[in-house]
Amino acid sequence: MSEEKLNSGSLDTDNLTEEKIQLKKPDMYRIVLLNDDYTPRDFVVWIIMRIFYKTEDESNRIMIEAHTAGKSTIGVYTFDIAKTKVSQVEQLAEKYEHPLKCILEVESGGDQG
Ligand code: TYC
Repeated sequence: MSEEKLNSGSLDTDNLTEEKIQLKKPDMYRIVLLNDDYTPRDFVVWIIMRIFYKTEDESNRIMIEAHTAGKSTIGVYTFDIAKTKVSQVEQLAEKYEHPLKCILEVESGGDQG
């Protein structure tokens, strides 16, 4: 909207609403890694590095947290990216015949913070 229109007193509120909707933050999704008794630790670390671009130290930390606490957050992403990453993990886990799983949890709705 032009400065001129903003200052003219003839503000078009329909357009204001539209702009507000366009600026809404996207819903975000947490990818949570689940522990199991069979997947080798090295494979878990390799997956985190390869799919999520984490350092080896960070990947190791996430793996150990899942191993000891049962689950660990890998990262927070928009829906499409999160779904793609989960599916990449599923494909590699299936290919190498490991039961490794990660799930999506809602981190924030669009009308929050
Ligand atoms: N618990 C597995 C083992 O002892 C290792 C592991 C860690 C598996 C984290 C999954 O998300 C996981 N081999």
